[in-house]
Amino acid sequence: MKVASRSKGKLGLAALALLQVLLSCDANSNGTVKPVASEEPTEGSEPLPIELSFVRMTEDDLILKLPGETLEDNRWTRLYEDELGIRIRYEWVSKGDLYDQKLGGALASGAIPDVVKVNAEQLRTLHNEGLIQELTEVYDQYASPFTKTILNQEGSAPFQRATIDGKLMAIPATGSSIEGAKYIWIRKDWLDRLELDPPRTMNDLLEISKAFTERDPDGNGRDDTYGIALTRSLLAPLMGISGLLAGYEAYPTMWLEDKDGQLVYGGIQPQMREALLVLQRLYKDGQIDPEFGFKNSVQEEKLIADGKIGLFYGEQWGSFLAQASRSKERDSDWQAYPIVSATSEPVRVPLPLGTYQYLAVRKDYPHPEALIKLLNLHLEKNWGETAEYEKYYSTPQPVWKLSPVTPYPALKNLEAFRQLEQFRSTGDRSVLKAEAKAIQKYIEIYEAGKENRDAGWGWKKTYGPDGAFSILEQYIRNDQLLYERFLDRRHRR
Ligand SMILES: [Ca+2]
Repeated sequence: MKVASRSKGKLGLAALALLQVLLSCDANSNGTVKPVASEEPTEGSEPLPIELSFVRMTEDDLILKLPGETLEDNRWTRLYEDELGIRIRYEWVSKGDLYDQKLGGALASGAIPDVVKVNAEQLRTLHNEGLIQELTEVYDQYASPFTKTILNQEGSAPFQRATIDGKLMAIPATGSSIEGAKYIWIRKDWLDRLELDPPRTMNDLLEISKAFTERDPDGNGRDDTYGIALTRSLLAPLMGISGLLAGYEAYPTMWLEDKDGQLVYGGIQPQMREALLVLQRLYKDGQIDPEFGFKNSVQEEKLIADGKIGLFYGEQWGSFLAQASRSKERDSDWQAYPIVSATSEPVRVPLPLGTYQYLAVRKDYPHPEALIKLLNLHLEKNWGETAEYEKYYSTPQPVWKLSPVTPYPALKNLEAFRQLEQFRSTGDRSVLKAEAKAIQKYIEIYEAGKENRDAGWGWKKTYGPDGAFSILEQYIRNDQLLYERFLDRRHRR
């Protein structure tokens, strides 16, 4: 399972504004093509590999766990060189925050590598300054059918965003919108102890939050619990408020169609106010950790680990956060539930576009097709017919990160769940592909109740018969998913 890293910059301002409101309480080929390195090799000599340069962030923790491999010489770079005749080089490598600064400097000075990963705004700037080349034909000609199918799993929006004046100026690093679907993660053992039913409406949800605050859900006789977990990152994938806001038909950070078919920005619609007032009331009422506005997810997670909070909104991998409570209380139990509505209308589940980054190729670089070939091979070796998932994706170290490009099927986790469901109903293990097979292995460890059984607990809560993905299927069946709308010519913020 890949955890999406969201662009902090994108959400930062909106989140800050919300936080202020909330706190102001006074108010063709399959990719394995032959080397194409040199078109006219000199007689008697091996074709020389072509070189393709990138810049990237460090992966020190990962490299430490992989003896014999480095960022520039590892299983992926060797594969690209052996299979495609493409040698990967990094012009520079830098740590997290420094990377962004350094990239900003490189873009401003025009000193870009052969392929550079940028956001939509940076892409437009590079295009305006004539620093990058058009990829329309290169993509069309070199992307394998498999690559095209996968990169289209998100529909046309990612490619539309990478298209300027009718020209494809970059390959979208397509992310998964559907993974942004929210659920309510609740401590089931607390619901049971207080004899509460799972929420069906926003009123139920607010009752549960109040009861978890006031009715001693942990049974220790002390007033020491809160209703809902939040952090200073209000729109974060876990412990954020976007699932709650959706209950009031409020969708910050998203473009939507209004009743008249006009595109409107969700963050400034009147429904936002009602939702924020509810949050403000919860805060005043002591149902939210008074220090949440200063806490990051690691700090707030402590309250979950300590059994002080039993409810949060989050994505499908919320189980892996919830799991923290189980080291102190072996029997604490969590369950994902569908988000709920404050009105009589069924709730819509907002899915902002999951693509934030784009791979652009330097203007004068002579082999733009090399980028497409890397994408083909990366997808093929992880999810294609010749996949070697446990060598190239997860060992279980996340070795997919060693590649300079990391495309993945946006629907891969849902597909893994569907394979698991099929396996559960037929007993036919052969329907499980690599990723699903690994997940099933973890779930079986949990069910066998062995010493290390908790390794599989989170997987079961996400991928099990009643796991988060079963709710996603329900959202899909009921047509509740609300994808972000998009117009070709609109500038991304
Ligand atoms: Ca208590």
